[in-house]
Amino acid sequence: ATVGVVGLGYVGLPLAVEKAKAGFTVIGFDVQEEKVGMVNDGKNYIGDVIQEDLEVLVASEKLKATSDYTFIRDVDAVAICVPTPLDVYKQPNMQYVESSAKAIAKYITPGTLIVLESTTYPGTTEELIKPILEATGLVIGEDIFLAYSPERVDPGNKDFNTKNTPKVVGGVTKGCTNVAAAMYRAVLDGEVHEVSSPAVAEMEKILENTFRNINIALANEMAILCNKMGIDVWEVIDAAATKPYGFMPFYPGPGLGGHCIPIDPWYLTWKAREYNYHTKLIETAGEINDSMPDFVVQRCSEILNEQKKAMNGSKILVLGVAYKRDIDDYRESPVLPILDRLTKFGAEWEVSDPYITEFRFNGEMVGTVVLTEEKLKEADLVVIATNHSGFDYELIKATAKAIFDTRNSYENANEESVYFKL
Ligand code: SAJ
Repeated sequence: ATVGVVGLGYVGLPLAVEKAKAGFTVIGFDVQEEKVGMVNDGKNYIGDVIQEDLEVLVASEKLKATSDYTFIRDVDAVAICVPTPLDVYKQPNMQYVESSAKAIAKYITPGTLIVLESTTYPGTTEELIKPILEATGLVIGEDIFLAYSPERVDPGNKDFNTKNTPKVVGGVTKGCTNVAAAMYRAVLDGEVHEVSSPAVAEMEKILENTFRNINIALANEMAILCNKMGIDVWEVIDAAATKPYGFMPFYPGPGLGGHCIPIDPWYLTWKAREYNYHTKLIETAGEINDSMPDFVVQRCSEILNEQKKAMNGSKILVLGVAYKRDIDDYRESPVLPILDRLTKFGAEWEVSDPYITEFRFNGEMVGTVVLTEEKLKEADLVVIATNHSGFDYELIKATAKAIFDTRNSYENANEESVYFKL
């Protein structure tokens, strides 16, 4: 059978590879010619995909990419894995989902299964996708099949990947659920958990990520309060984590990054307004998480002040711009607002990140620097923003004049003359 994957990003490309490895002939669709070209050249660009797998699958013609949607005619099933970002007013931007659905509807043939995987507000599949597909005259549940199945990808996770992570599936009809579940069971090893509607599947994904968002906000609020009270929040969390039931540790940080956790809860907030409901907890958590860059810069100012240095004119070396450790992605990284505030205070900053050679900051590309003893010596303050495992933490502690560690990189080390932490 031939299956399609629309959107060849950190969700779509691993899924396309798994489907090809399971024996399907896979056509990957992407509007970015650059991605299409790299896939067809067997050049991997997603950390969680194994380069070797991609080469072999492309060479054996089990996997190919295209930007020509007429190939939808050839597929028996297609998964939509396109971005669902927010706009500046934290409003859902559904343009990629909508344009993909319309492109699929144009060339779809009877018998085809369509599954939306992008994280979105509950109701998207029934209210947005279904009418676009029904406009073709094909009947959902008879001629074609429509379901929602949220992606669960934890970039960089060595234990859980596309193949072994349990999958939730909700079809517009029972028949749609069965067809979708059968397709995933043919590809994945993990449990395929069937639910009664797309809305249940859409809502459970939002619950997963909102759960993380608000618990990280709680950890951040504890960090702010513990700092005021002179209590080590990291020690507190580790002690709480000794509770073997009913507790799960989350840790404070410089803010909330990535294209999921800071974004997804706002899809629910937006939809809830339609029902005249105000998601107070989500909004409060968002305010706390969004306040962390300010808190970090305020702490930097305090630490410099103790050395009788003004922020203005101080040299600050920021370690890490990726939104979490050991990945090369800086989307929504909280380091960007931190750098923005440091700039406003007149600090001279540089960033060192082994995974990122340059990043877009205030509309221009900024290069990162290699972490050297000289760079550490030059700096009035070193901020550990992302605790990449590749940093030389002993060198940092032995050399830096002052360190502000936002990630507990030294495992509950006590604060001392040069070392401060969130
Ligand atoms: N963070 C904290 N404290 C924590 C955990 C995370 O400050 O205790 C921060 C991280 O530094 C990062 C952000 O939150 O900036 C998001 O971290 P994350 O661990 O949720 O990583 P993501 O967004 O790359 O992947 C998540 C998945 N991760 C985990 O479940 C561990 C999962 O939430 C989703 O499957 C996935 O997003 C998605 O695509 O929805």
